[in-house]
This record gives sequence, structure tokens and C-alpha cells, in this order.
Amino acid sequence: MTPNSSTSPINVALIGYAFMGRAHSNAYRQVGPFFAPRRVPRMKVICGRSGADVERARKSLGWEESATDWRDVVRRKDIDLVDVCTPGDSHADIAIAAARAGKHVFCEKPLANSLKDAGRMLAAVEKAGVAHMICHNYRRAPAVMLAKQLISDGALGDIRHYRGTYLQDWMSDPAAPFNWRLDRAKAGSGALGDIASHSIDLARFLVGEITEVSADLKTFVPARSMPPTDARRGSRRAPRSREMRTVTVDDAAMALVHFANGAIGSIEATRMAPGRKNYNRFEINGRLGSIAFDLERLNELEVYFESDPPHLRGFRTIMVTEGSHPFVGHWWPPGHIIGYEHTFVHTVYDLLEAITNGTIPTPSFIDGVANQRVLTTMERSAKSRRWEVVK
Ligand code: SOE
Repeated sequence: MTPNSSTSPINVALIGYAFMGRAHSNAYRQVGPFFAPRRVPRMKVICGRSGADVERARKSLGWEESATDWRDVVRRKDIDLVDVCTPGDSHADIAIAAARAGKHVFCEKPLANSLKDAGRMLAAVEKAGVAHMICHNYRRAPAVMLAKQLISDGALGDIRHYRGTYLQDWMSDPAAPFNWRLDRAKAGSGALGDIASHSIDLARFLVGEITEVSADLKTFVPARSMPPTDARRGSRRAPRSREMRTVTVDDAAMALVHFANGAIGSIEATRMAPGRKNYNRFEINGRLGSIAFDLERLNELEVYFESDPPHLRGFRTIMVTEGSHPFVGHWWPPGHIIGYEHTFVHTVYDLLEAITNGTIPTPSFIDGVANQRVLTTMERSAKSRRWEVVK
């Protein structure tokens, strides 16, 4: 890719308008005023299958136009960047078509529903010479960036342990209805691809490549009732017993992992941990110290250093809200905390700057493929009930 000296806006097409579509839209709106990228995003078109719903989303999220056919959208001459926020089963088709049309591609995680599709996506963006990025937004929580700096500076010494847990509870109640995330054909996998993929990304970012895994997957609730359709919702008649649908993905995933640098670790993800809403936590222990992060307290990083005088040793909590901390200077004065949505703004800022510089941002589709390889190996290991090499 070549650097782009233009200061014209980067015209964005967003495919998908649910939770992630809203989070990305917010990021495009905030990034200009707070980060002043050299090329600001222009929120050109938002695309979804239902014309009425996507038009509502357009109005509330601030896009110029709405559309219902992503194929037309990704071919448009006036689009520079295609942002894929759909369920996993359409990532490959959209991203590959966008790359072939010469667009930069930003894609939600996991990159695809299979390693093969993830590989095809990477080949397409590399062939087209466009920028590509996967949205593992938690890398850009300032506290996670600080953790990365500490590790890179050697403050923890050689890393021995990574303990990543991503716990949620929204599927814990067996009466919670079926949704697309429970359908393997749409989502690829369950807690594994949806949230363990974030823990894997943080493990790769902070510690290094995962080489071997021993994993287990569990589905606690094998079938769930279908949500009422719009017609049934409006009906005055008493509801008949609901149609049940088989859950074809895991509710929980657990793995022991080995890293190339000799560290060992564990990764656990579940949607069945009552009380844990979005508990994306890691602890890393090195020869010289330890760090711990919890997304539910995302402005904080716990640190422990062996180099502290013995009588003062203990975990302390750094408020990562100083202007000198990564990204923070663009927001508020020290102590004026930031939240979940800011991690997307930081991610989008780095993506826009990379496009302007003609570089490939990280995590790129290369990371997406590496992540998918670990996910696939975890599935293989859960089946074989053995340690499996990541390949
Ligand atoms: C749902 O489990 C979800 O929205 C994930 O899809 C996101 O990637 C995660 O960050 C929060 O939870």
C-alpha cells in the first residue's frame, strides 16, 4: 500500500446495524472531534436486509444513506472502506467482494466461521493491496495498552502464566430464547468464537503465539424456544407452546494452552456464569511481577513488582487516566474515566491513520487467521480429548 497524501474524507459503508453496527457507528462519529485523524470518516451508507429497520438505524446513528443489498454497496465507486458487522456466515463473502472492488476492509470477530474462509479473506485483501483489520477492540483499552508497554519494557521479566477468562451470563437461564449466536451455521461456534476469541487475541497480543491446546467445550442447554414472531407478538390469542430449536454451538469453552516462548496458560469463556456480565479478565505472571485487568473496571490495571522494597510489596491499582497513558490525552482530564465504547473509537482511529499512512493496522486479517487457527485447534482438541498442535 502507498501512503495517501489526500486529506479527503474516508467514505465508509457499514454492513450490519445491530449491537456492533451501533458501536462502530458511534466510533465513526466520535473519532473526528476527539482524535482529529488526518482523513476523517464520512458515514456514507449503512446496509441491512430489512429496508424499514435499516432506515431507522440510518436516522438514529447518523448515516447519510441506507441500502439493502451489500453487493451493490461494496461496488460503489464512492466507498473507500467497508466495515463488516454481520453474523459470521457472511463475513467471507462481503470482505472478499469488498477487497476485489479495491476497498479497505474492517471486520468484526471472529474473522470467519472456518479457517478456510478466514484464509480466503486474507488472500483477497493481500491480493488487492488494501488495508485490513479485525475488530478486537479490547487491545485498545488504555489499561491493556499499558500492560503491553510494561511487558515489552521487560518490567514483568519472562512471562510464565496467562490466565484469561471471559465470562457472561446472558444465556444462563434455560428459558432464554434461541438466537443466531446459538446456530453453528450462522455463528461458527458459541462462546468459543464469540468471546474466547477476544481472550485468545489478548493472549497473542500480550504473551505471544499459542502453539498447543487442550480444550473442552460444553453445551448445557441443548434446545431453546424460538422467540415469538412479529405476528405472534401482536396476536391476542394465548401463545401456543413455542417451537424448540436445537443449540448447535458450545455454551462454554475451556482450554489449557502452551505458548511458543515457554509460558503456559488457561483460557475460559462462558455465557453461563450468573452475575458475570462482561467479565473479560486476564492475569499475567512473569519472573519479576504480575499484572491483572478486568474489563468491568477498564480504567484500572493491577500491578505487582518484585523490585518494590519488601515491606511495600503488594498489588497496587493504577488508574490509567493520565494524559500520558495511551489514547487518554484525547479525552478528559485525569480521573475522568472512559468506557467500553471508547475502545472502538481508538480502534477506528488507528485504522484510519493506517489507511492514510498506507500501512496495515493490527490486529489485521493475519491475526484473524492466527486466532481462527487457535479456535479450530480448540475444537479439534475438544473432539479428540487430547492436546493438539496449533496448525
Ligand atoms: C456478545 O457475547 C458480545 O457482544 C460479543 O459478541 C462481543 O464481541 C463482546 O465484546 C461482548 O459480548
